[in-house]
Amino acid sequence: MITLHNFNQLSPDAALVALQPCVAIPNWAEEVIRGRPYPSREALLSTAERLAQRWDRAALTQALSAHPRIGENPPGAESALSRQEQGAVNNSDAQLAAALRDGNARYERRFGQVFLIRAKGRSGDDILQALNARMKNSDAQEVQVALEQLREITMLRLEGAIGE
Ligand code: 2AL
Repeated sequence: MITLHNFNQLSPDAALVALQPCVAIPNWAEEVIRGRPYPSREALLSTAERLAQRWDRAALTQALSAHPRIGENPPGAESALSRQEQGAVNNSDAQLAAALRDGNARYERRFGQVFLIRAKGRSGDDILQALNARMKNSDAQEVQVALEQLREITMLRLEGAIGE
């Protein structure tokens, strides 16, 4: 975690490194950085959120490259945040783990991309229920739902990356 003051002072390259774990959409990070200096953390968060409202399907596809499947729990430093967020499904019981694997596969066949959900604060059962409900969405609806989840994940990560 770095302070807002610190974030305001970083070189553009170093600021990009600071934002990199939040979401794999470099254009968003560059725009957030261009908005510096921010007078308050609230100002930073509200600009970041407003810029995230512009994301479209292409941005979603770009971001998904950095989000492991729910329940996959991959090793490696770049997945550390995902592992924390998915705490409720790490080491989940075998039945839930199998249901999530099956759900992920059905979702990917239906929508052609990884099922994305803000996992922090959700149990494995909540996640499975949400997946099944979202299977009924149209393609266009589902892009919007997934983008909202991506915004939530990104904002939680940004709140964790930059403090007062
Ligand atoms: C994730 C992830 O990495 N963090 C989170 O909240 N959800 N992945 C996913 N496929 O939904």
